[in-house]
Amino acid sequence: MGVYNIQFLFLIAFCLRTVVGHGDHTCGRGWTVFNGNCYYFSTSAVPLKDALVYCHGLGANLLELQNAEEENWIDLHCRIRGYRYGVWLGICDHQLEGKFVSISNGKGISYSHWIRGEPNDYRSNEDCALYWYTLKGWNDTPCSGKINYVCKKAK
Ligand code: 2F8
Ligand code: CA
Repeated sequence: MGVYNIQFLFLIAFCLRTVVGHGDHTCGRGWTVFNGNCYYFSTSAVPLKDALVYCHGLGANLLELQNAEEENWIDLHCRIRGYRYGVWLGICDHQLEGKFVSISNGKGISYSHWIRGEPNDYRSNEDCALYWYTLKGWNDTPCSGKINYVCKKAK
């Protein structure tokens, strides 16, 4: 087989990989890599509990945003994927109203980006939180709402 044929085969393989979305070898099929972590983007909007169960089943946690860079990258994906509201955040204030902690480890959070006036526990029924795509920040919201989600695991 000539050198041009081999180059052509590599080109076809590369195109197929791009179109099919093979993902990163370390993370597995369907995952996207960013800054050393693996992200799985949902194709449906579900209540928080369902998102937690799904991510756990993948051996991952529900997204807990760590910094502005990660938040901006997630915002880009919300746009590309057409997420209506945004994505769930893996934090809640079930235990103490107004004190949001990580769902995965129960600890306080070191990064937050609440929209002005949030969290407000609107109608005393908002113990969960989402990254609100239209307002580009965080809002507390009822856990029963149907929101897209992102699972995250270390690479
Ligand atoms: O005005 C802020 C307020 O907007 C909505 O309530 C009217 C949000 N509701 C939901 O997300 C379901 C509140 O969380 C938000 O504080
Ligand atoms: Ca709110």
